[in-house]
Amino acid sequence: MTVRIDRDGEIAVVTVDNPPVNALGQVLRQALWDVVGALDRDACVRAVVLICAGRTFIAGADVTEFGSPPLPPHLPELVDRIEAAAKPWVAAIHGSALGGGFEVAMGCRFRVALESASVGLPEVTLGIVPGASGTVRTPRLAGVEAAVELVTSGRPVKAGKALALGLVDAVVSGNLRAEAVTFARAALTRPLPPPVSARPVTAPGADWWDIQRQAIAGRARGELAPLRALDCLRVAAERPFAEAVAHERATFLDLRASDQAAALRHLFFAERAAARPAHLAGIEPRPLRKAAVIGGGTMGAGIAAALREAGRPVVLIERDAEAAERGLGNLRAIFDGAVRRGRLTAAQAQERMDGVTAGIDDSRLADADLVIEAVFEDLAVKREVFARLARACRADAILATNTSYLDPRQIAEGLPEPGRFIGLHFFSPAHVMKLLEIVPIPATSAETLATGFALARSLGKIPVQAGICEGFIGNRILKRYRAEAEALVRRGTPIAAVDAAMRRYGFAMGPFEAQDLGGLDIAFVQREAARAAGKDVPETLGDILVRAGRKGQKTGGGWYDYAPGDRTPQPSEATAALLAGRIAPGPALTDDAIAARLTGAMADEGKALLAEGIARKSSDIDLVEVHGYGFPRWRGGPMFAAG
Ligand code: 3H9
Repeated sequence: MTVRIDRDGEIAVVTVDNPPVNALGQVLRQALWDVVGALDRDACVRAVVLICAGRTFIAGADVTEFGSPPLPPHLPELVDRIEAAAKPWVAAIHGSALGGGFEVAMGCRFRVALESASVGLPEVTLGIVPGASGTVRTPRLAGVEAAVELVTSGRPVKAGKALALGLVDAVVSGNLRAEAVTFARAALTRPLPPPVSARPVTAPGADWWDIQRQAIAGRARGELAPLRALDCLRVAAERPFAEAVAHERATFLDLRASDQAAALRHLFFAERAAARPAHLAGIEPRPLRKAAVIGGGTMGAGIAAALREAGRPVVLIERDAEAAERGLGNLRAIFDGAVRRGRLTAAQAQERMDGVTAGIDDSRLADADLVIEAVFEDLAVKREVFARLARACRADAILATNTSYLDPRQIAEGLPEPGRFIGLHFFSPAHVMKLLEIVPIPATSAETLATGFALARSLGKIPVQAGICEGFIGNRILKRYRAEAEALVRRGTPIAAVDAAMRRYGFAMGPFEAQDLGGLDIAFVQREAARAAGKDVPETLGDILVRAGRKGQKTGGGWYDYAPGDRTPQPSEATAALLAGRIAPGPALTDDAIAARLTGAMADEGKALLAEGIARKSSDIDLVEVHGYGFPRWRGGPMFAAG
């Protein structure tokens, strides 16, 4: 049953029950359509409370329907019908009222929200604009400024803020249904406010819109929906309601059929599928209460911060007291940064720090359920760490390495109970980056693997399982991408032209700028180690630069030159001179051709990873690139983009 009606005296309570998230599929739209008519005809009913069963209020349109033509009743008409109902409707919101869910709530005469609830219009994150009057009713409810922020960012707001903005009428705690019924009863004693569609809206001047457009275009980097949403909001502020709704609907239908929306839907479902892989269905993860991190450098501190964010007490182990202090300092710097950016209060930052103990004494590891090693990338050093962990930890504690390039099988060699060993490859900064590559060794138990995924979920990360090869999924593709970029330069494409083309494609930075920022020496050291171990690693252009002392921004130059204190890349004569002998003139390439070459190379490497069984699914590769390497989200990832 998708919708049921029961009564509390003269108040009808309509409960939507459409698991998992009460999405507005055709069946639910039809059921609500019929309910409005039935309650209008029922003389005993004076007001209606609309509430949802399960974990959330209506979370939006049913995204699975977006691949096919829309079926009636259409949502805009349903929202109008609720607004025009003979009795006032009160939306009772718990969980999230998102997209079409919030549009339905705006069709109601009142909105009451639990204090833990949020409301929002996340459509732009799916490459579309709200399609059932979200851009038209929101400015009438909360003003143009709030509407522009809500719609063009796609970020939901918590109930308290929603109340302050006028998006909801009351915030309650305790029993939502009872509170909403009480609210409805009280509302009947007063004159009703006008329906949202009939409320006035104050339109800002042209200059204001220009400023918004510039700011949004700067952030969007080729993404269409936020700017199209801004256009809708402007029409909504300047034109009559019906005209604005028609404009919004046309924009919605246009974008719904776009490549960008298809790409973003692909990621929407890939992200959700990644968290709960089918091959681990039914395998219970181990409970992880207490965690430890070995190594308090940038990576270790970032991992510890992520664990603290998820509420776990953390033990940080370093090799001496001074390093332990430095580790704590790194952690404090992370939380202080969060306070500066307004993400945490000073008290919350202190609470995060209070949950960390740092030291050198392995006996602190005795009750840890999970230990993550994040020490220097050196096989001997890591092996020694795991030998210590084998002595200090419980036999059932999960032991993880954060290696990015070493072979985890070699790290685990000789470890007793190797079923508990796993690779957990975080990306720097580990408390920010969403990607977690999960790398089991042949001995890793299914339970340990499932626990890795459960950990990722609890940290809000996107987990992707990777097999063992040099660089796993992400760094192996990165290597191929860089090699292809160098190949273009060798054939005469200017370094700056490659970077500009990739920025135009949607990356924040091109491959050479990114190397200058991160340091060319990191990959150089790995290549040198492989050469020392007898592997045949051809010389790269990057090697020539590093040997000449050009390691990137930190040395004042790499692929580019940098003026002191300025991060703007300047074409470098020194680089040109160093590489001159390796560059042959070639055909001039367009931006599109450059991007096609580089993203095509990524997709080819992805196909090889699939063929070798290193990656399990093509969508996993897309997730790795989008969440770990800055691939533009609205392109869907290299595999999706390659078709
Ligand atoms: C829209 O509304 C357009 C309108 O303006 C105009 C229309 C005309 N549809 O995220 P979870 C599935 S656009 C279909 O893990 P949580 C999801 O795939 C829409 N399915 O749960 C997963 O399935 P499975 C605007 C959906 O508790 C399951 O539900 N709305 C939808 O962590 C659980 O999902 C949004 O963009 C959907 N809309 O978080 C809201 N949503 O179990 C998107 C979820 O098979 N949803 N599923 O893997 C969310 O943000 C989160 O699901 C929510 C709950 C916060 C609600």
